[in-house]
Amino acid sequence: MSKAENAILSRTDLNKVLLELPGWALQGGKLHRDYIFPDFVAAFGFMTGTALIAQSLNHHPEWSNEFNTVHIDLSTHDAGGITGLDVKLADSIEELASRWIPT
Ligand code: H2B
Repeated sequence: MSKAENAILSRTDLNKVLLELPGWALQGGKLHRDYIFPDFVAAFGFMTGTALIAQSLNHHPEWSNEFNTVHIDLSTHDAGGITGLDVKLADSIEELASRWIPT
């Protein structure tokens, strides 16, 4: 892991990050987004793909699912805040989610 990835991001950095991540917000000191998928299978398919990415990054979301909705919170527990690794995971999650949500 690079130094940049495990350093806590400043509020200024986070404001820039949020401009690049439409739909994401700061909530309770975490990067937060809710996704609504067409149905449960799409939501769970998205979660399955995300689980594999999270494991490969050794960086894991806090999340919950109800039917077609997935609530996600990202932060780096080891660092006690939001780091570049959370942004990297959010970028991957966005890419994956777009494949499960019809345009
Ligand atoms: N995920 C998140 N979101 N934050 C962490 O600090 C973290 C993690 N640490 N996944 C990893 C696992 C660590 O606990 C293990 C031991 O590598």
